[in-house]
Amino acid sequence: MTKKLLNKFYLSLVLVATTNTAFTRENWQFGFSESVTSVMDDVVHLHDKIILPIIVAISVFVLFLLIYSLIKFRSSKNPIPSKTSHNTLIEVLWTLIPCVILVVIAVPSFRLLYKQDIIPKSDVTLKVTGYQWYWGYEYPDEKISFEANMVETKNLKPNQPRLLETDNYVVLPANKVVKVLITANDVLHAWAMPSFGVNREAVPGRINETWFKAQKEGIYYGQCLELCGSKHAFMPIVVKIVSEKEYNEWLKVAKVKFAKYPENNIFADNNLKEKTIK
Ligand SMILES: [Cu+2]
Repeated sequence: MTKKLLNKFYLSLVLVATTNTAFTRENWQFGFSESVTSVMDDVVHLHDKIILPIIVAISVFVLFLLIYSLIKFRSSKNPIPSKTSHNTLIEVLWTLIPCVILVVIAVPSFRLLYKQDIIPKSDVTLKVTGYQWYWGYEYPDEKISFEANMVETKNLKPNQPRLLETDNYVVLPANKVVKVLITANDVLHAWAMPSFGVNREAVPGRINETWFKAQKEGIYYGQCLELCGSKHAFMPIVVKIVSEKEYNEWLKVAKVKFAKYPENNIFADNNLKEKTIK
């Protein structure tokens, strides 16, 4: 048993070493995916340094009270139970202390919420549309649009994660503010990228906004985070963060390669549409 566990541990170490540019979930992983944005840094800090210690302290305190009262007030020691039903001091305390705890959590929590909500001046805009069951992507300023479908397990290449790989990647530059416009074409979906600290509902008939600024190049994986039907688990997201130079090179290729879906590109001007259809 121990040997098996150790083998799994070594295997996961090897996996970490061989897939160092792909940020996906690992076997036996604890905690969040590696953070590459300042928003996700704050999410991790709020969870690990503020909420988790409070949860542990409350759980330990309640467990201590339970065990203490079970032992101290057991029937063999207290044959006649106390009939105390009110204690003003304790009642004030058990109302006030939880209020203080909630305020302590609320302050950094609201700060983070506004940080996610207020979009800084953006360098690149990406429009994301959720479909049953794949994602559509548009770069409105570049007049590019394409779709990303999951790669079936039997078609995976070595080192590609199962159920997370897509045929087309979203390619974006590192250290640039990316504004993401999110909508859906049929039912509710949600575009979620754990390493970026991004999770936004994709609502038909409505455009939600969010942003991220990835600080590290690499391939990042995400998934649809809203139960959207029978293939909800099979519409992953892959974002490849590259240098600005590589991004510009990709744009040149993408403008040719992905101009074949002009009917999906609501931003494409009509002249361009006609040209590409002919
Ligand atoms: Cu979905």
